[in-house]
Order: sequence, then structure tokens, then C-alpha cells
Amino acid sequence: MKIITAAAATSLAFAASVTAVAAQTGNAELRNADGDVVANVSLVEEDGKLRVTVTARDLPSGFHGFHIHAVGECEPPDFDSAEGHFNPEGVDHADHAGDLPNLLVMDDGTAEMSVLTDRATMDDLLADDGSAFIIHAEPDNHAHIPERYADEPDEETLETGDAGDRLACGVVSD
Ligand SMILES: [Cu+2]
Ligand SMILES: [Zn+2]
Repeated sequence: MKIITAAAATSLAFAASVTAVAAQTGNAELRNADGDVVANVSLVEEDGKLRVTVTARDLPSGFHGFHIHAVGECEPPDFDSAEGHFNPEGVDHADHAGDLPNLLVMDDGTAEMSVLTDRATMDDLLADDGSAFIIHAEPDNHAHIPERYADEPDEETLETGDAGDRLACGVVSD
């Protein structure tokens, strides 16, 4: 009888703690320059880490730079309004808080990826003027330029990873 009581108490305590730490969530709907939705991002904070899950369609196959940008404003066609990579620490690419792995678009034009990052929280992304997800035309080189090509990455590489034009943009909301 004692064992059952203890187990019941434990499960009650567990249920209470689960309720207390309701996950903070968010999302972004990414549109291309024509205004068509080509990707959705869902965000879930888990133990201080942020799970970023993206599903995309109607994109050119291959790797595409994928970042969180500093301003939650997506004005087509170039999406420059989202400004640079989300970078509250003022460091070089690819140490920006908004830097993420490249998105692999398959031959059928779709992509799916889920990644955990410990570089940003939902509060960070919603603070001030917000933030936006962007899918680029080219792969991000993550500023990895071997010495046989150059002494060191140039300024543009250290800001952008040379991921090229902005194909789609979506503002983060909760
Ligand atoms: Cu970007
Ligand atoms: Zn960056």
C-alpha cells in the first residue's frame, strides 16, 4: 500500500512539474518574392534549447543557406528589410546566434529538417523588432574558406556565408 501511495505521489508531482514548464512555441511562414508560401518553420523551446523544424516545397534542389535574420520584416522581392543575420553578440559568421545548418532541398523540391540550437530563445527572437527566417539561393559556406583559396575569409563571407540572394522570408511570431 505504501508503494502505491508513493508512486501516486510521484506521478502527481511529475504532472505538476510538466504543467509548470509549458513549452514556449513560435512559428514563421516563409513566402517567396511572388508571395507564395514555400516553407513553414515551427519553434519549440526545450530546456533552454530551441528546436527549429522546417518543411519546405517548390524550391530549387540542392543546399540552401538557412538563417534567422535580425529584423522581423519581410519586404519582397529582396527581403533586405530583414537585415543581417541575428547576431546580438556582434561576432563573425558562422558564430551568429541566427546561423543554422544548410537546408537540403530534394529533387522533388521539398525539404524537411529539424535542428536544436542553444544560441537563441523564443524571447530573444520576439524581442525588440523581432526576427525572420530566410532561405537563400546558394549554400552557406559557414565561412569555411581553406587557406589554399584565400588567407582568410573576406568581410562579406564573415557576414553572410556567401549564401546569395534571399529566396523566401518569414517573420517569427508566437
Ligand atoms: Cu540569411
Ligand atoms: Zn551568420
